[in-house]
Amino acid sequence: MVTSIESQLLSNTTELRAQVDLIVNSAPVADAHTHLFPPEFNELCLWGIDELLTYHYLTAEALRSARITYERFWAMSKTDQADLVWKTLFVDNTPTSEAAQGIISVLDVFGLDTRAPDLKEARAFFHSQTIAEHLDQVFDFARVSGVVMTNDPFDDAEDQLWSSSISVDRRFSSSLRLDSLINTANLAVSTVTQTRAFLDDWIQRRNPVYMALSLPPDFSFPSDDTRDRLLREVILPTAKEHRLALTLMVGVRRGVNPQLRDAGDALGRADVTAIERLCLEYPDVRFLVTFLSRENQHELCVAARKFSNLMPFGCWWFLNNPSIVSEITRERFELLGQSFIPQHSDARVLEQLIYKWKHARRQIADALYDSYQQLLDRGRAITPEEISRDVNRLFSGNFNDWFDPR
Ligand code: FIX
Ligand code: ZN
Repeated sequence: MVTSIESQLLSNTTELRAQVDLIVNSAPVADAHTHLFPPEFNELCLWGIDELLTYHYLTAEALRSARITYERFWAMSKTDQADLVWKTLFVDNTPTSEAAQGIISVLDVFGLDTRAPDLKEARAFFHSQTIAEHLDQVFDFARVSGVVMTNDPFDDAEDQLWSSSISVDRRFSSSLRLDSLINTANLAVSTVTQTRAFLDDWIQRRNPVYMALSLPPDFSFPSDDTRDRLLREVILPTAKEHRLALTLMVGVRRGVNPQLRDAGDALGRADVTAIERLCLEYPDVRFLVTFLSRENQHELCVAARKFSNLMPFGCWWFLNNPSIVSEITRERFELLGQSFIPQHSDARVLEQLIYKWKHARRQIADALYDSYQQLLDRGRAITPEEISRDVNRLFSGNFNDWFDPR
């Protein structure tokens, strides 16, 4: 007998593909990690073509091909740098890299010439926008419901803005980034008490969704060093007390080429067992973890199978390329079902939300479709309602459960 549920079963592959694309492309996404700021943060809120083209992913690429020294490049104005990046990567060469294709996706969404010889038209367009309307439009195009900022409690510029009691756009949530704290060399007992009080106060006033830390490839736990003490005596007790998740981003080697400035960081394979030990020793802390090295991805999935307080998230930075996102997303579906957060944008410039999510949705849709197709081959068809349930869990459900369990 055919029931109403069975009548919705997608047993035709063309229909299945169409439904997956429709649902993945229209589902709102909660962006778990960005470097964006709302317009209230004035010059910290980056947007427009010059910011897009001087993104560090692109300056690294342009400086490989342009015949210019680092010194001369950094001495140029932002406008001149953007012109040089455009000419080098988009006019003299074909923009095949992921970051360059991102610019093409953004220009295309706004109906701008993707083959323009210069930036006149693009600059005129962005100058004609008012930030409030533009922001709404970008969130709308990207179908992003909200973003998590990266807030450094020791940054003076940020601190001044927070203290001026601005009311922050509700789509922007804060996160407490502790890299500057962990880089402090010494830790006296008085510092432990003071630092905990400082963090308590910051958390009370800014209501962050998590605390976060980026870590080098040699991160180990336990370990006989200051970082271990900070984790045990300051960060983990604070996480417990405020019931805040701890986000760990592991595998970055900072300043490998300092002359490239923000673009000078690289990566290294890290030790996933350090995360396993953290999860084991602190079962009541929720850890949101991403690794920068492709070689760590499978181990992270296996670790997540062992610990329900471990949530893998995103394809971070150098991993955010279609071929690698595809591989990682597929292995996560195979090992973790839907219990992970497939991507975050890491956007620094507002309009990057458009391309980062457009490109990510494409890979996620392809991987999901293949999973459902395999299920169909093995004898189980899926319904549109089930696809929506899965996609909502991946795009916002896991995020909400993880960060707002209260
Ligand atoms: O540490 C981080 O949060 C990194 O994402 C950044 O430092 C990095 O510069 C970046 O923007 C990568 O996408
Ligand atoms: Zn980041």
